[in-house]
Amino acid sequence: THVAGTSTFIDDVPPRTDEVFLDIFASPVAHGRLKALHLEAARAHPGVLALLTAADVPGDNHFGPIIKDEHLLAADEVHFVGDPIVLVVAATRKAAADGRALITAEIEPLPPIFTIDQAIAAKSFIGPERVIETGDVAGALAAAEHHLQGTLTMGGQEHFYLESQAAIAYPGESGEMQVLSSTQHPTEVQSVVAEILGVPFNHVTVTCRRMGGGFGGKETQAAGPAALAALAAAKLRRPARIVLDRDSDMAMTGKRHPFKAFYQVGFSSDGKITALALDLFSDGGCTADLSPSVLERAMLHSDNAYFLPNARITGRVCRTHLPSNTAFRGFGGPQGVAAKENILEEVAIYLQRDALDVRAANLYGVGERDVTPYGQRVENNVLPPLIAQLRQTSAYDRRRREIAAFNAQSTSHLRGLAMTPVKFGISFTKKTLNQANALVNIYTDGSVMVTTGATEMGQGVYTRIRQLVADDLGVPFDRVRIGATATDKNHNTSPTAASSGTDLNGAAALDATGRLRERLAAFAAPLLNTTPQQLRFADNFVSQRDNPSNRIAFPDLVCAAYIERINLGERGFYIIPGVHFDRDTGKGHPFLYYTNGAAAAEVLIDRFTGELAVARVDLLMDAGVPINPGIDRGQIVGGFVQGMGWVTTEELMWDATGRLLSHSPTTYKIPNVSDLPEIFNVAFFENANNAISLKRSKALGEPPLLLGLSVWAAVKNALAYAGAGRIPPLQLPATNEHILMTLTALERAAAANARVAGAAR
Ligand code: MTE
Ligand code: QUE
Ligand code: MOS
Repeated sequence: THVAGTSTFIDDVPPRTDEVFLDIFASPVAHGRLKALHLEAARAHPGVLALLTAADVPGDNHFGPIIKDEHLLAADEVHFVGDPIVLVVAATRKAAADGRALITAEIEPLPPIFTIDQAIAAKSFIGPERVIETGDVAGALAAAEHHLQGTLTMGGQEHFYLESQAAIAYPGESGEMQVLSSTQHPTEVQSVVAEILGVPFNHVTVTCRRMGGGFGGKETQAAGPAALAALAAAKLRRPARIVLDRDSDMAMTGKRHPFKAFYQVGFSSDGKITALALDLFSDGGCTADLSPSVLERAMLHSDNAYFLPNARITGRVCRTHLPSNTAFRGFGGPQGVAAKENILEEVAIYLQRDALDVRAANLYGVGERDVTPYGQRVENNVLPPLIAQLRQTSAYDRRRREIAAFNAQSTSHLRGLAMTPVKFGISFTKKTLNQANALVNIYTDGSVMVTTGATEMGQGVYTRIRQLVADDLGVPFDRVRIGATATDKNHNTSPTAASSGTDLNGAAALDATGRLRERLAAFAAPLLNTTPQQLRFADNFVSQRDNPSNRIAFPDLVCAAYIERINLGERGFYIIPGVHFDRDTGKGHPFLYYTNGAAAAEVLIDRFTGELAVARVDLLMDAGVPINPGIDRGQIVGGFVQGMGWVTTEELMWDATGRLLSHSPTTYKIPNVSDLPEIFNVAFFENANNAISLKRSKALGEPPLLLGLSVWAAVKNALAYAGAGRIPPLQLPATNEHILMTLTALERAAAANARVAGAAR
């Protein structure tokens, strides 16, 4: 439907004749106290139907997934430029926008905080410091042969989903509210809408047919716009639509968390890390949102794929006066891994050794050196053979020699090469969320309708679940349909997140089809003069295994079963078994399994301009046994490129007042087709050993994004050739501008050294 152009998104739903449009008057001040609002001009504007403020919220104006510290509409304090204050309700989009432009507010400014450094200095934090610790770090640091210390700053990232945040609310009878929302988390939208309206959850139904992309940005932050639409719909008793324009969406919604990492590392001459002290600070923005969970996942991934005998990892969320940062593909994992991969790159430069040798020396072992700092044993570890294979197929060692020779003679360009692995933990670290339910209905013509809590955002979860159900019932793929995700069909759902959409909801659907098959087999066995155990569901028939011509067509069986009053619907339920994590001790078994992969990236840098080109990428992914290799490939390529964007060209810029400058496609640079690696080899690592997961498949919605870090590591490697042993102080993202500045700093330092050496002679 995407390719044919027949997929419908929120704003493709034709407006009802009585529908109203919404716009938001938002704070122009990052931090301040609301003193007065001037609404008269807007109220008098033709087409403006209502101006709603916090005082108009019938229920609780506050919400939030972990801490209820967000307001729907600001009542006294404003917390960022873009904080909603007045909801403008109008007969047309234009009248809403014109009305908004006529509103003014008097806001007494309060001192704002815009950076992690400022927040640390002001002790402006959200939640407590978190610690994960193993071994004796102080002792191991003191005893280490070599030491390095440093800091790495990492920028945020705009989600840039193609469909912006959008919702339509339809008021129903007796206080009911129907909401269409572009959301990864219909249940979250349902509960926020209900609490804003002050009605029980069962009065609110939220439906999501699909999203034009989510990437984590619609996990919690679809709730605000949906609640605004519901508020207007409840007040005016008319359907209400809100669709953020691109610039407003970019300016008002949260992004990937910027991080700052402080580290001290001890290591031996053979490159083995013996001690790591790592302090992670994230920029949570103005409210908690999912920041504590994002920080936790960052901490749980700061080992990446490497054994740490002694480690102390601390984490803290900083509160700033910027939009509240939120989930973004990887959910903190990329920041934790970036901190670790940067350290490995630096250890290699310090020891003048190849970084891949240093990485290989530190990998988790098989049967030894295999326990993470949080106490989970790394089982089925495929990384040592996977990396060895990629080292061969990417011709890493030959290209390393070529690059060294090239860099020794070229005065115009630098080349760099790096291979980074990923080991991404699959499961929500919040145990409760590791559950799902499904509803499977078989109609009398033998066609099947399935709904689950999974939302489709382009990642292919509907297709995968369709395949699983079709295969399990032995019916053709096109006999199965997935219904729009809705809270009245599937209740108390988890967000489609943590890459576990198929793992959870696919398993719940199979729980239901398993029971349907059992019931149908029991009914069919006497008809076919055999036993239920002898029956096989395949090719739209139910047949006897050792006598396949003894069979009945699935639609005929279903029809006969209906006549005999056999129940042809089932609910399924699934929980991920065995996962737990104790936040206070920092220990547990938070992940069912790990998804692994590695990428080798080669980059070319223009020494005069800093311009970066990615010459070649070889990527090898352990997807277990893919449910749909085509979809998996799409996720791998898309995730990698999105990760590459984060570490190279995507840079968020705010002015001194906290206003986002990079608020449009012209000022914020995501990768496009011409930025793809010139050579891009993507392969699957054959691995059927993941017996614990759904059909031996592995979740891979997020993990490939972390492989984009290979491009960043390759830039650091390239710059190291220009640094004559110095460690390039490369931050993330490595934009062309930043690469040029780093290169210039290295060249100046080298020149100064040469002068000193010359003077000494
Ligand atoms: N792929 C597309 N095309 N669009 C998206 O929005 N979101 C990613 C990933 N792949 C996303 C995507 C994120 S953040 C997650 S958590 C997973 O898809 C969620 O889906 P899954 O659990 O079904 O893989
Ligand atoms: C990975 C994730 C999520 C997560 C933990 C992960 C996620 C998410 C939450 C979460 C945590 C606490 C809550 C809540 C949600 O945790 O997406 O409602 O109260 O939403 O390891 O992707
Ligand atoms: Mo994905 S960040 O877990 O929505």
